[in-house]
Amino acid sequence: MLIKKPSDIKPSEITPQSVYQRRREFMRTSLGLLLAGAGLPGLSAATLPRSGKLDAVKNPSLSTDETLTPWANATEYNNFYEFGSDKYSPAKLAGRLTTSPWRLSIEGEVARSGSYTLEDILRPHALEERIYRLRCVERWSMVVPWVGFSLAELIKRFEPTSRAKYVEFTTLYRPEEMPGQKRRVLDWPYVEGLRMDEAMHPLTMLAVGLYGEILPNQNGAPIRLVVPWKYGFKSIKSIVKIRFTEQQPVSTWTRSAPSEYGFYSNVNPDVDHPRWSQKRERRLGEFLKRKTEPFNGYAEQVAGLYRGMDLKKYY
Ligand SMILES: Nc1nc2c(c(=O)[nH]1)N[C@H]1C(S)=C(S)[C@@H](COP(=O)(O)O)O[C@H]1N2
Ligand SMILES: [Mo]
Repeated sequence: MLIKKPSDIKPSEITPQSVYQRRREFMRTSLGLLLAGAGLPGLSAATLPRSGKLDAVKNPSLSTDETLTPWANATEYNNFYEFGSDKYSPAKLAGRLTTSPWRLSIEGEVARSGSYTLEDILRPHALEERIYRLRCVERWSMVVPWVGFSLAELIKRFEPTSRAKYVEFTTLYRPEEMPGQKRRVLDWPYVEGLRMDEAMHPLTMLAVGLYGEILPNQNGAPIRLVVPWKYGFKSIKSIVKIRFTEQQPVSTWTRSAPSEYGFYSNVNPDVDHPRWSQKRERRLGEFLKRKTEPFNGYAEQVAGLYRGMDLKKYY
């Protein structure tokens, strides 16, 4: 075969891996600089860290003390249908996603609606590290140190009106970079929603990192939701829009299979998925299965949100 000299190689032939690495590098520096700079006036750019490390204060009161899922499991075994429906595709394909610049639009029943840069969105928020369990509806779970802040802080800042009863989130739609969107497996873009009190709960988190690092693209860079007492699909990735509504949003999974995925989707071992039991789960990296806990073990903190509701009906 013909071996090309570097000067003969067209940009279009550069391997995705190298593109991935360059983009990651750029992303790390831009978001890293921004986040490291937040709240540190006077610090010159030359002294800022150049790695993907995020400065975050540990929050033990909202954290579980269970053993962490290994980094490799959390970042190589993912659900991110925009990059394909098998668990290993996101880690292979998400590198091509451009996550900087990134804009987030705040819409609907809110005083300070508008289109904001990610920098504007993040600037006032101090980053915390919180170790949460997350349980996928497909019966695997993980324990991850997420870096981010409570969604409640952001919501208060943008001042929803009294008509805002729900919050709807939308993922980026960019089929050129998200090959899974070229197939109609789901109704793109991916949409999720929370009731206002769920969104305001201190456990509900907007995450920009995990394990002290900027979020890998496959985990939902540059910003994703983490709602630890609900099935994983509620924790929407790569968010570009947050809309406050009076009506309950229709989430993508509910639209695709309403009898399998309801709006609430609280982790509930007593409500089987129509095709499988939800009583047990496999923690990534472990062999033996574990018992699934109501509300994924967060009942003490969140059961009160659903008092009086029939959780078999509102699954
Ligand atoms: N936009 C988008 N967000 C998504 C998904 C997806 O396919 N697209 N998958 C969900 C599902 S089913 C799960 S279990 C979690 C997985 O998060 P992780 O890959 O960081 O573990 O992301 C959720 N967020
Ligand atoms: Mo999931």
